[in-house]
Amino acid sequence: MTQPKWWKERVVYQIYPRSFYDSNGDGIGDIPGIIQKLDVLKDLGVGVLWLSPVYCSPNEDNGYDISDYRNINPEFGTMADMERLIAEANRRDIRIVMDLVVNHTSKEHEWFQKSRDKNSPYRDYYIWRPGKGGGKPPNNWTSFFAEDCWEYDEQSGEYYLHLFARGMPDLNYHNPRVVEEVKDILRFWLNKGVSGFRCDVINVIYKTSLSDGKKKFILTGSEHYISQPGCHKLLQEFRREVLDGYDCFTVGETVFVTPQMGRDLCDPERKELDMIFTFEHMETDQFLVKWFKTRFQLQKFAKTIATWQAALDWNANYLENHDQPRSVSRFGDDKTYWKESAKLLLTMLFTLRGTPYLYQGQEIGMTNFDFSSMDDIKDVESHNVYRLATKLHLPRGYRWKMMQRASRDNARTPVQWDGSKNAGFTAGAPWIKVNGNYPRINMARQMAEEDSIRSYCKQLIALRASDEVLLYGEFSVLAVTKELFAYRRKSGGKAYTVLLNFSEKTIPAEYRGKLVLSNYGGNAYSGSLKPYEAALLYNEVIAPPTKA
Ligand code: ISL
Ligand code: CA
Repeated sequence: MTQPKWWKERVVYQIYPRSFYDSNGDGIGDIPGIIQKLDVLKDLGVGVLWLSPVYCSPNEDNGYDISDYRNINPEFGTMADMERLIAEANRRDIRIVMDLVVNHTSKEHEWFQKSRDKNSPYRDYYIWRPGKGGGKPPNNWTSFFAEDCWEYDEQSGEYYLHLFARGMPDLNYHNPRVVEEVKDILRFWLNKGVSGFRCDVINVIYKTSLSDGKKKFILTGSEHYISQPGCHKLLQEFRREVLDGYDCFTVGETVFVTPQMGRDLCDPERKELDMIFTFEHMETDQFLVKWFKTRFQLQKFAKTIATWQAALDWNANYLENHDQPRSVSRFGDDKTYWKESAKLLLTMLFTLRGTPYLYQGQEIGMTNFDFSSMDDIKDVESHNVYRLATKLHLPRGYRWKMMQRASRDNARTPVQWDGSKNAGFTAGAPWIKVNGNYPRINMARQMAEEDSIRSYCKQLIALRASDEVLLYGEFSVLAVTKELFAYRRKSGGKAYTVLLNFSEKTIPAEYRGKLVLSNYGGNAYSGSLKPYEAALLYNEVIAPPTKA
């Protein structure tokens, strides 16, 4: 039986602070900017804010490289601002969740600087190894960011491991002192009043061995660190010794998990994580790696979603975040059916079983960037990949196509607040270009429009908030075709039938029920779906569908 919990009933809204709202005109979003927009978020109906990292950082990876876990990056404000944000959010019954990035730190973290000295007690905080001889690194592993994952350090004559960017050395979880440090960081923030953590790449933190990996197209070596028994043990320890003492939740960002690994990680009995972000549905439109996109195929996508709905008791549902292209550009149609398809995707997000995660700008249907060159792109991963693709002699036009489809900066353009200069994001020069479509796509306009994407989003959030069936009802698939994804949520004698037409054709979908919500409006369901139509039907008595 599923236990009711506040974090199952609320909607989480992810803020990428750099691009959210700039309060002081330096071109960078900040914490006072978030405070200024709290009423807008409350109005939307969100109950939790997850902040991408706001800690001190040299920004090699925009804050995912942390140099001090207990202080705020001055670009974003002060600790007093952060405390004010927590208080102001709580006053509105909104909880704050922090990003916990502890697979690695920044190389500028004091621990790492000390650890470069072989005799320092901090040496074992990181993973140092001598090279293999002949200038070869300690093993054949490859990194997530298209570079080598060992970096030679002149000072100590050894290499350190970094699964991500060069400036992000991995911590050594074989060292009990590192484990204690992480517990202290958790306590520090929980005592400040935060209500949980989104745990960055949490299933790779424990490296069982550093032996050579089986050669693979991507992530050679990953069999030595993905979801290892040592990782499960650590998660249980964090939970038992720290998290269980607070009213909080954790969502793990878990890479390359199978349904079995997922069940192990969030089994309520084992007490590790409360839910996980899985990636499989986000990989259904790609070939081997995200940079080689294939056509969006609903069947693959919907089947993957259905598999995970069945695999886990409670999912963390998402279609966007700061690492992924915009969903309307990717799974919908950001041109002719922009509004309809953005609403359709939101309908799915809020009617699947699990906690919905909405990413900033998604509620107004923000689209992928309209950049024209690599100079516009800021992301470290994109630049690494572009460099590698150049080395591999991929044609320039193709390289740019790769960026347009998959660069993380697609999601990192500033939130479009209104039709004024720079979309009202900043009074200065934005750190990254604003999408030129802001006069048409912006918050102010959509807050005023009754049938805007945001208004529809708000309706969905309100509907879900108090509805036992949408919150806790069972999920079952009714149909998956090339165009249609239909499923049912059911609890007791009540059910919803969710019909989603992911195509630009009008298609028959003969289901019965009282029309509760559709992105085309209306108050009765006709038995067919218009292009990108989403329909939510209510069924008092559950009859089998007239035709599947
Ligand atoms: O977006 C990706 C690269 O194609 C993913 O593989 C991503 O690196 C992975 O999901 C881990 O992401 C998280 O940790 C990274 C950070 O850069 C991402 O922003 C974060 O979400 C390292 O901390
Ligand atoms: Ca600012």
